[in-house]
This record gives sequence, C-alpha cells and structure tokens, in this order.
Amino acid sequence: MTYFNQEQIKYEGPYSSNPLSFKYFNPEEVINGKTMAEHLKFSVAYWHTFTEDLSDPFGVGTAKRNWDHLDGMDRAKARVEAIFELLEILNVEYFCFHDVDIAPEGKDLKESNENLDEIVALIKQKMDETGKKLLWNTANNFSHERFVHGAASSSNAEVFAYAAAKVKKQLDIANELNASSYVFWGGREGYESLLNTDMKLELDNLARFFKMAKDYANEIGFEGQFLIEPKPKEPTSHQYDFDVASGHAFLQKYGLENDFKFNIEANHATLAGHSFQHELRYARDNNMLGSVDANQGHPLLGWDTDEFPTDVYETTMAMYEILKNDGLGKGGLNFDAKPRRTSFEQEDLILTHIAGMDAFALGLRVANKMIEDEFFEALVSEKYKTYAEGIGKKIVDGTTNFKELEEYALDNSEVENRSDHLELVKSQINQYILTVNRGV
Ligand code: XLS
Ligand code: NI
Ligand code: NI
Repeated sequence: MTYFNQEQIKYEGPYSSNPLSFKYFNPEEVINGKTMAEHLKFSVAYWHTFTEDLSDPFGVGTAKRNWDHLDGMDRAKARVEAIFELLEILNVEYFCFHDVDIAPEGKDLKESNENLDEIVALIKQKMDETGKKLLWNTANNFSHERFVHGAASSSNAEVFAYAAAKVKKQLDIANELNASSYVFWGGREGYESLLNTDMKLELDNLARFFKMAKDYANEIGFEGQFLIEPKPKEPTSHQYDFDVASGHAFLQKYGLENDFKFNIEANHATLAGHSFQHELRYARDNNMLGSVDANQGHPLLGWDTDEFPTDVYETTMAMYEILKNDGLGKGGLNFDAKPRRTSFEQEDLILTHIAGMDAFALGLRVANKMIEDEFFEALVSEKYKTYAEGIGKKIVDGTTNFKELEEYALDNSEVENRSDHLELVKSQINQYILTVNRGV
C-alpha cells in the first residue's frame, strides 16, 4: 500500500521550475567539511503532518489524507506506513512524536500503554528496515481534560502522578527506539491568575518532576539529551518555561542545568518578544543549545501559527548561530510546522517540507559564507577593541576596581565613541543572500 504516490525528491538547483525538487538542499554537497545532510538533520513532526486536520476555531478540518477512511489502531498503523514513506520521499532521516500522535488513548492508562506497545513495535521494525531515526519523543500532557490545571504543575497530585506515568512510559520508548533526545514542552504548565495560584509550589513541583524524570532515565540507562522547549504563552496566559533566559534561571535554581538543554522553536521566540536568533544566541552563549523546532510565526498574528519556515533572513540567522555552535550535537531541525488550512491536499505535506528544507539549506549556504568571510566577526572585534588592551583589558581580566577606574576617568573625561553604521551592517546581509548562490 502506498500513501504517497511520489518518487524521492531530488536536488535540481536554484533555477529548476519543478515544484517537486530541491532548489538549495543538495544532501551530498560538502560545505565546510560536512555534507548538507550532516549539517541539516531534518525531522518530520508526527503531529502536524499525520494527525493534524487543519481545523481552526472558526471551522472544521480541511485536510484530505489517504488514511482518513480508517479508525483507531488501523489508522495508527497506516500512519506509521505513511511517515516512513514520507521520510524516504523527502530524504529526511529523523522524526518526532508525542505518545498520543502514534497510538490512540485507551479506556485507561493500561490500555493506552498496550496500544503504544503495539505501534512502537511496528515503528521499531520500520526503523530497522530503513535506518530512519527518532530525534525525540515526548508525552502529550496537555490535550486531555485531566490536564485542565496542568500536569507537573497541576493543583491535583493525582494528575501529577498520571503525568509522571506517561513520561515514564515515553522514557522507556525513547530508550527502546534509541531517541537522540527527550523533550519537555510545558503544555499547560502555567497559570491564568495569581489570585488562585501557588506559583512557588507549582514551580517546586515542576522541578521535582524533572528531577524524577532524570533519575528514571539514569536508572534505565537512557542517554538521550533532556530538552526543555520554552514558550511564553498559549495555552495558559503565562507559561512557566517562558523563554531561554527564564528557563535557564529555573534550571540553575534547582541544580538541573547540567541535565538539560533547550529545544528552541522560532515561533515561541517571537511570541516571547525575542527574535529566533536571540533565543539561539542566549542558549549558545550558555552551552544550552540542544535542538530546534524549525517553523515561523506570521508577523501579523499573535499566536503560535507554526508555519513552515520560508523566511531566508531568519533561517540565515539561525544557521549562523548553529554553525557557530559547531552544530546541534544530538539535536536537529524538527519541522514543528503545518500547512495552512487552505493547503489541504496530501501533496502539500511534501511541498511544505521542500519549502522548509530549501529555506534552511539556503540559510546554511549564506551563513557559511558569512562566517568564511569573517565580515561580521571583524566588525565585532573592532567594536569591542577597547577591551583588548589597557584599562579595558584590566576590566575583563578582573584586575581593576572602582578607585582605579575613577582615576582613569578623571584623566580621560573626553570619551570618544564611534558610529555603529548599523544600516550598512544590516544591508550587508542582503548582499550575502542575493549573491551566495550565483558564484559572485
Ligand atoms: C507547542 C509545542 C509542541 C512541542 C512538543 O506549541 O511546539 O508542539 O514541540 O510538545
Ligand atoms: Ni514545538
Ligand atoms: Ni509551537
């Protein structure tokens, strides 16, 4: 049975007019010592691509899928077949899932776990046959009504226990399928009003939950990287894992900073009032950059639209940070993205991924050229050169104090600043983007 009637997508170069071809992603091409496929560890998200029906608050789902006529476990099995076909068509090595994406929930936890076992066995067999890999998995502890007050931060200890059981099961599955990482996105870990919330208890409990998860992973020998995925709002009005900086402070407060890194999603960064690059930089500067949920928000909309990334300026900045980080280690670029409601045909699942992969491939090419030229690096070292010698060097070396600085300032009250030429700096990016694939 074939769910997509499509040959593998090939690289045809930037001048091809074939929509079913890559214009920039050339998997075998070597860029700075690594193939593009090694640089760009793409991953397909089970939820957006295989369970999403494209409904919105104003209307029903529009997605037309070749597994729609099936139900329950039959549909779950069809989706396994379908995702492995899509991975082959796209030449993508990784995938990601939540528990509820791959198998329907049963009448109780035990039956849900049995459903999972049956599907995981099938996934494992497919992974062995194809060599495809699990980038990360996670527990969906937010959709079911039991999680109405949250999961690890719920006011109800019974829900805390249920959430723990679901994560335990997912850690077993992560271990069995050799997942590279394990993700915690906060789901409903947040609050609506502080008038009825014990924020301190909820945060302490969240930390206790993470600690127990890590202990269990150690106990079963799971070596994947633990990742927190920050998001500032939606579904709750305040989400606890707000952004990388607040997540990092939380991890440090509870002594968890060596056990976790961050999974950074572009659209969550912009919801937090940051650029995608800011979140990547903050994580990189603190050795906390773990993985990326590759998508983009709509500049005019204030929620998590999870669009496929097509903005080359953004993908360039992202790849600049990722290259500077020497890659993502165990992480990858997971397309936590869905077609728009108007792109409802099954073929759109292929076209959207091509668009995202090409945008990142182009971003990689541009960012690599930027780094090779050291144009921006030279600007930065020039900008901060007063710290390389004299009093500036003493400041960064920690060998001066306020008394000496006052003496220095009294002798040097005529400070001289220089223009940043910011617009010139920014316009340089356009030149890189527009010339990098033309051999000039
Ligand atoms: C939702 C999140 C979610 C996580 C995985 O906004 O992006 O999809 O990536 O639970
Ligand atoms: Ni995400
Ligand atoms: Ni999201």
